[in-house]
Amino acid sequence: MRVQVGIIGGGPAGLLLSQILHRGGVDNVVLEARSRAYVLARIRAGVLEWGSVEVLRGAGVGERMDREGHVHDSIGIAWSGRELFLIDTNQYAGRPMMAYGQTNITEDLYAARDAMGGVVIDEAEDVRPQDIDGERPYLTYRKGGELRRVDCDFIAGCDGFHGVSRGCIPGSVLHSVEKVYPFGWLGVLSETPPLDEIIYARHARGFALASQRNPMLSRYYIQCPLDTKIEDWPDDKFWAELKARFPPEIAKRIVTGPSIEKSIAPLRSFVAEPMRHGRLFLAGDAAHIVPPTGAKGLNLAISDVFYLSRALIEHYKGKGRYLESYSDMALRRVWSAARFSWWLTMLLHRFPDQTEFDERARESELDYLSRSEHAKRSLCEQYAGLPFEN
Ligand code: FAS
Ligand code: PHB
Repeated sequence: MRVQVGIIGGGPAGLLLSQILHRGGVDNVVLEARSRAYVLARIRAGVLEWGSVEVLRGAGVGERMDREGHVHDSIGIAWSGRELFLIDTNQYAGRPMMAYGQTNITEDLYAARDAMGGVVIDEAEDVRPQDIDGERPYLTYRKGGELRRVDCDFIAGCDGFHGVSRGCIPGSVLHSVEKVYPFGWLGVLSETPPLDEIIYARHARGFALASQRNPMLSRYYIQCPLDTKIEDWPDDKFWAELKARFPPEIAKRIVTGPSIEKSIAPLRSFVAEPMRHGRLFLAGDAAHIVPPTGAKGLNLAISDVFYLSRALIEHYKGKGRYLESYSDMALRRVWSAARFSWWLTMLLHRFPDQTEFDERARESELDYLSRSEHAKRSLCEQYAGLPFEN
């Protein structure tokens, strides 16, 4: 097979890149290690920046999102049992957010790929980028025991944190930085009516978050120790702990019910630089991971794809400037989101080794945030997502 762009990974980054390139006249193929059913069974992100909404609409996959998604104007922050305060991102940043699950986005992208005759090869084993330093890179992989090859001009590594592509950049070139947090998030999905707003809670017992996927699908999280085992958290124990971390007037509004999904995600901040080496470009979790506190992971994957697809489409039109600037441009946004996600994680979680001073300083910062228009504006423009660079 020969294509202009070979894409490793059929998650949101890989599928969205494939869709935008195809619509832009750049032929491509996606090689995904898992089955479609496995990819679609993953429950992950749920909040989209408005810039992400516009990229998805522009890629022709906005119709169901606009029909089933929930536009949010504000996020709520409750702390130490104090009165909840709402921060209106529309008022302070001039744009809302959209609650629409990553699972739905992946379903919509697979459907769009099928409708356009896009080529997504799943259960592709042992995918390997080859000759990324040369003029004629290619991919090898196995399917049904047979070794296969894809010749291409460029390779996009959209294969997530545990993928193969980042490791193909020579150790003398690749530089990564990481911060691992001493806790994780225990998440539950339940077919119950959610709260109206997305509410973050900081409490002596630990962080909690109330979110949603649709009017009958709620998503909740509680901070948990890294050695937490799912089997130690039956539903009734989860609901009791979640409610204990919200102020009473919010806790009594939480509708409980059987969990249909329960999982634990560790929290880390990770950035690999550069996001390009030779003919290989990284996008999404393959290059960076942020703690989900700032709802940035999926949005960063979408912004990387916006920049990379624009660069590749312009290249084939004979205007190559965006390819040269891709890594630096993407990393400016990655570091902005990584810092914001780190800041909100440090502010809202309890740390095993925190001192009384740490506690009082965080309380004071939340107090300042609840009173200052400038502080709210700063939080909102970052939470709602900064504009893309031209
Ligand atoms: P993905 O990991 O989604 O996709 C990579 C794809 O590549 C996968 O399908 C994988 O099977 C495939 N692959 C891997 N290795 C391969 C190989 N060698 N060959 C071929 N294919 C290969 N973000 C938020 O904003 N909010 C959240 O609440 C949130 N919660 C999360 C919870 C969990 C448990 C995790 C792990 C992540 C969460 N994230 C969240 C972040 C998440 O949404 C990612 O940002 C998003 O999935 C990034 O998409 P991709 O870059 O496409 O990577
Ligand atoms: C979610 O809806 O899954 C969600 C919302 C906000 C976050 C993280 C996750 O910060």
